[in-house]
Amino acid sequence: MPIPQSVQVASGELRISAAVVERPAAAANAGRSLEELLTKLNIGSKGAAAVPIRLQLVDDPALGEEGYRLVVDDAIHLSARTDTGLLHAVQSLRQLLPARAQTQPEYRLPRIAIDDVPAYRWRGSSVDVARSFLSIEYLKQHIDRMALFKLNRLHLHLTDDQGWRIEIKRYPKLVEIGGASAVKDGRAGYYTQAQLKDLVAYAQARGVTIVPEIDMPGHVQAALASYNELACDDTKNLRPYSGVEVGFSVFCLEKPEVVYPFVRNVLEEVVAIFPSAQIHIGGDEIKHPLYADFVARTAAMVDAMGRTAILWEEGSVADIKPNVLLQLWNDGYAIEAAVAKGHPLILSPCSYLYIDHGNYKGQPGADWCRAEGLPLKRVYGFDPAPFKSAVGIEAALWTEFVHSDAATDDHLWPRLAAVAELAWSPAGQRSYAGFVQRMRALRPQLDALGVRYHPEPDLGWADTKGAH
Ligand code: TNX
Repeated sequence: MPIPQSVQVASGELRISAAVVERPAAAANAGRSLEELLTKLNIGSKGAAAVPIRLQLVDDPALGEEGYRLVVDDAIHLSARTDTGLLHAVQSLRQLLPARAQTQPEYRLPRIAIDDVPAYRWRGSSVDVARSFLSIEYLKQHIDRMALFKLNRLHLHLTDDQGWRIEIKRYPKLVEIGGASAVKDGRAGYYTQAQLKDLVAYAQARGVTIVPEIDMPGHVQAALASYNELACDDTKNLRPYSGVEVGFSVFCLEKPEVVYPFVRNVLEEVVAIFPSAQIHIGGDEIKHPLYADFVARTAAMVDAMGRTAILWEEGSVADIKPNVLLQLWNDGYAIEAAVAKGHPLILSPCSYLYIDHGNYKGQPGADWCRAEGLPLKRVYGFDPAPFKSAVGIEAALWTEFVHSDAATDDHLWPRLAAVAELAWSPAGQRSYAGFVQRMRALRPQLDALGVRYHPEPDLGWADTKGAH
């Protein structure tokens, strides 16, 4: 899970109770991940019957940056061009083994040959930590869970009207004031730069890139409440905001001498924390005569810092370089002209991938995009094929109405598994029936990770046999 490009099963099985790992120095992350797996399953290295597990870096262009090959015969062979590819191979091996250790380990593996490459290079989960905060511990857990499904982009929506969550050393009030608010009944808080750097390293070691978003020039009430000079002089309300309305706050674009130095200074600190080649600068839900000008200038700033900007779809009206990525979120948005200009797309159409919406019709929370909610089958049914310039897909969890770790789990899982399969697996291999069958088998893995997933009836999870 997600289903590989090709799987061949031979007859017979390999029994494994002890293993000896051979790996090149350059496969450090995959090596560590494998050692953790073996330790967790109580598989030591002692004994004459120790099975060789060979990690190998091979120069096979067909494997791309993230593809891998996993063969189980009398030994276990993992090969890829990169450490990241090998990390994915370890995850596939993990899924072939039980989720929990036996006291006297003797596990059986099918003799199998898997050849696998992702359909898309961008397989994302976006979480809104601005409306309601998530702890670093939760985000680390989330990265582990993403990695199990070969998801590779964690997009953090770090700023919005209700909160500013990233420490910016030049502007300490952003977190002192902006970090202290949240949406009604949500959680406040912020991340220090040291915490974020540690999180980036944690994610990198697991094949996940963290993509930061500083949402501008709208969705900035927390910034305005922290530094009033960023607002126009006639702005009436500069207090922290805890409502759920959107589209009311904006930087004072008529004061470029105030706004652009601020934007530049913030972005400089952001790029120093996050090595991601792409930096999200928002650009959603704001109408302003100087909007397009702001977007063009800010995207150019990111470019001059050696990174590529990502903008929500509305940014397509600005005069921006064709390499700027656009994130599509309204299903029917007229994106064709931008595609014709060459912009790559990240696909997040709300009626399939806005998983702040319910797992079922009537689940309390967001329903503005699709009143029926987004059941698992609906998410799985998204077809990215018509979007020829898509680099990948990303599910968005907004948190106006999702305020606890349990509620976050419930919205993310199992739907993110469907997203992972859409993003990784070739269309010809996908079927909802097969997905359902494989997810059922994977339930113990989610239980072992402590995931408080939605008890999805399609998966037979509406019983109480899981861990929660
Ligand atoms: C739209 S998506 C928004 C968010 C909200 C979300 C709620 C986007 C670019 N803007 O600000 O949180 O809907 O579903």
